[in-house]
Amino acid sequence: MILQNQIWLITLSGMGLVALGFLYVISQARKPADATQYKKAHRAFDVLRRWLFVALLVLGLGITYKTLWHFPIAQQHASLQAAQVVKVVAHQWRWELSETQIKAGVPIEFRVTSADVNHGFAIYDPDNHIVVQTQAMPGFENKILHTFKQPGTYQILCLEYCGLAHHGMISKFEVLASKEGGA
Ligand SMILES: [Cu+2]
Repeated sequence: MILQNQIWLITLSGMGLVALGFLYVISQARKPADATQYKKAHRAFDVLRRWLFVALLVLGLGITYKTLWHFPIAQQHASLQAAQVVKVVAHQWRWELSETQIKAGVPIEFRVTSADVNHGFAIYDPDNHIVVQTQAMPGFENKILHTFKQPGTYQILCLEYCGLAHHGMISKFEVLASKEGGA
């Protein structure tokens, strides 16, 4: 049997069950109410409802927790334990990097600040796709933690209009393939 027919059959069975439930309620509707019976059923239903609530709550929390994405922003006030730290200072209109050779496969911490106005620090991979970004702000140090998987030449572009030569604020760095066993 093809999947569509199976689903059709399951749907029909479900509708049949609902219809049977309705028929039962209709057939019972004319009977005089039995107070004790009613209380018992009500209590049982109450218990069932509570359990159902707890089960749904646990299920909901479980699904929410399991499908949570990794929080994309690095901790800003704690040590990030990165293999390499790159200090970035933005200037009108250039990027100053403490390192231009970065290892692939290990977490790299970027500490980004600005010497003058606000800039947008954005890293683009060799295919010109944006990888990570943060603000470069005078008086603040914003941290990014990133592990580069693909070796190659990466570009840094400014994403915040910062004056006349904003468009020319482009720098490059190399991501080098990590040696076996780590170095
Ligand atoms: Cu800019």
